[in-house]
Amino acid sequence: MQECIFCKIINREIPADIVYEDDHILAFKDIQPAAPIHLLFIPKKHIPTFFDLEPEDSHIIGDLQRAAATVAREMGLKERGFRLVSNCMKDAGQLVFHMHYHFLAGRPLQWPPG
Ligand code: D5M
Repeated sequence: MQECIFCKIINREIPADIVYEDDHILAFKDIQPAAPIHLLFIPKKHIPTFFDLEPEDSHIIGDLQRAAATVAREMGLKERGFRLVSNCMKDAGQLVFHMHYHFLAGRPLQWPPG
């Protein structure tokens, strides 16, 4: 866990452009943006993947999704919307093993993703 880059961002050991924080969730700008607006929403608890979710973590996902809607409203995205997507494990392209949701907005997004 000590080596987890997202835990280091939570602990302010490395910098990030933070846009939202509450007791359980942090959101910051993705360092490699794939859209005009590309944020990452993460639980403060170190949960590597969906497969590591415990029953007591269930509220975190709901909190995270509501946090995304709050930020979207603040950013004026209520009409155009946003995409919230999470990569789980190798085939999905997960690179950072601290669960996170990509928040993508600011342009029409393709579907399905590649
Ligand atoms: O996505 C991992 C994402 O994490 C990827 O879009 C880059 C981003 N990333 C990695 N390091 C940082 C830092 N330090 N700040 C901001 N964003 C970062 P995945 O779904 O695991 O492929």
